[in-house]
Amino acid sequence: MPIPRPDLQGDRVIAHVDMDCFYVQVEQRKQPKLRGLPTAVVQYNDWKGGALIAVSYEARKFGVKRSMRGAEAEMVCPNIQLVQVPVARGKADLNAYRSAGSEVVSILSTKGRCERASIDEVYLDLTDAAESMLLETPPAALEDIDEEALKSHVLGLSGDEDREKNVQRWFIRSDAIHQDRLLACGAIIVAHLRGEVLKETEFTCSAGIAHNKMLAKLASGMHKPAQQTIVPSSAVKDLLASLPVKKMKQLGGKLGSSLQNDLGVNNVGDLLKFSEEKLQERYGFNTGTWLWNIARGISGDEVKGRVLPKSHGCGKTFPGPRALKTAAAVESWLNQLCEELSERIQLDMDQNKRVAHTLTLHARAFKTSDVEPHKKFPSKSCPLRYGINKIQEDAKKLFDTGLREFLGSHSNAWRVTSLAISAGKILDTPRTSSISRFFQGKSLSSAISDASNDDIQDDAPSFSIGCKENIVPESDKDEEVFVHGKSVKEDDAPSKDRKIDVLCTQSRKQKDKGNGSILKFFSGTNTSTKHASNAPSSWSESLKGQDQRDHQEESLVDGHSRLGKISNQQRDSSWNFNAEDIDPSVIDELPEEIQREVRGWICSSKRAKTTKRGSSIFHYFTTDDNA
Ligand code: DCP
Repeated sequence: MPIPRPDLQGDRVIAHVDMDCFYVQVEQRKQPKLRGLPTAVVQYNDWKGGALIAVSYEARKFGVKRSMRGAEAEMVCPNIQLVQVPVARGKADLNAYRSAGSEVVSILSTKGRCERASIDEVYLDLTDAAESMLLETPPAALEDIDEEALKSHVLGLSGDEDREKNVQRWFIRSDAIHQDRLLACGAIIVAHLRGEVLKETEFTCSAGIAHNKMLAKLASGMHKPAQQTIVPSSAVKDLLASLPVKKMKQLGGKLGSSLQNDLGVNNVGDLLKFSEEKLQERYGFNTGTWLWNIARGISGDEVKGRVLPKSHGCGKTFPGPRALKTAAAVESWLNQLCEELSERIQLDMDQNKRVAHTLTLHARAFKTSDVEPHKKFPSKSCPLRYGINKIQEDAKKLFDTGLREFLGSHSNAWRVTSLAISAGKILDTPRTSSISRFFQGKSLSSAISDASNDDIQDDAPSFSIGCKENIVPESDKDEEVFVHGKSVKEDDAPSKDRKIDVLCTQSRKQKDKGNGSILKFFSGTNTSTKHASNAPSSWSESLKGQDQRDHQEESLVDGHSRLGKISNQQRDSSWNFNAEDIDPSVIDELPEEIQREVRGWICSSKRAKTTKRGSSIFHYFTTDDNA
């Protein structure tokens, strides 16, 4: 469900950078003889020449499209070079594309906060860099403006003739408003970064530069390949007036269809006709406000500062006659997918010190008879336990549970047409601190692998896997799963599984509050998290009540809720401590109000060598119910 975030700082400079025909470029770098030739990357499944998953711009001129199969592409473009995606474990191996994406990210992330949005696209917050440039070397003071920047498309700038001259004038205009000046600086920075990417990696990319993520993303696809587009605020109204709703992030699904069918809204700008109240009445408070905002180009979404994927996923489709018919066939494929997933999460843990907490299985299936033809195979999740065997075992259980539910009372024969598993809720491992030792008393990874797998839960039901290999739908939810390089995300329809929504929201809220390891630690204890963020002085209460709430929340699909769970026994044995035992660095990670209190308490404790009973921080650390 879209969440409205009003943009309080309209003068941010945000870029969205998207690689051009990415997999093709990676293959062309491997085989330079393919450069300049019409080329497409095809899926492993070679039926009718394999499904095209990336098409070069030379091939697009002949009408070759991603929806085609190799044989069809050869008909419209006889010279097309078809390159098969690398293969491992009987399925596409995307490692080469992933690491090529990482090469690009490492260059783009040098100028500001960088969020890796998928295998080949990133958002950059260049506000600080643009502001510094405006102060130190504004475009008007530059002898020469970067040639690539002058090739920018500036929306709303009239006249195709002498475009470059017009753009140059726009860059150095003396009567420009501050916001436009910042965008001009941003565009120069982006042009420079794109040049660096080309020099270092041989890849071209396209970019959009605007005041928010939504507009930057819309702009990056407007002029491709190897070009950039700037969206001054004065151009936003016209841009949205002619933008079909379905092209807008989060309006590709049911919400977009409802706007078209129920309200007659075809272009985003048509939404301007409706008051915020009317939209709220029709779509609920949040979605209504979000729609009202986007009609005006308002979006406060932040660039999240994340260069690593939020989740790992791998999948395989079994179209037509390849559909899996037996439990043994499913198990064999699941085992291979789990092997890959296990390798990737292990690597993530080793390289980035990150731990995944949730294992999710998605599948597509049908029954051989016509009973309930529209019933979907439910996605299922459970806490993730590290180790290939454990993951395989859990994935199998998830599948079995999903299948039972899918079949219901009908004992029909079934076919599985796609399988995917993903590891989500990836968090940094808390730094070892005295406080986390107090709380946890055992290593994180052993806790993870100990988590019981009795907690199989419905996952958000609307996850879907494309019916062709490697073809997965684009969508826009925060929580994303990279399956075949593209993120598979939830549809924009409100999820039926409110429990998951609540957890996701909680974890997002928690993230908003800071990334300190201690906060992450608390985010593991669902109930105390709420208290921690809202009412520090009642933390002791939240700890006291934890046991009852643990009972209710155990059923929630959240691996780390189990990790952070503090048993009475652990607490009792851990709570006797001295002020000297607290690592001073962890105090910085506590909420500000608590920091002040802790520092004061430590000072007084050191002075008097006695604890000050009755303070909220004392309640926070103590387990003595009578304290
Ligand atoms: N991809 C995939 N399956 C899809 C869509 C894409 O495997 N259904 C892979 C191949 C693409 C890469 O992801 O090269 C990036 O996808 P994009 O949608 O960004 O498309 P391209 O980069 O290929 O082309 P464009 O220049 O239009 O962005």
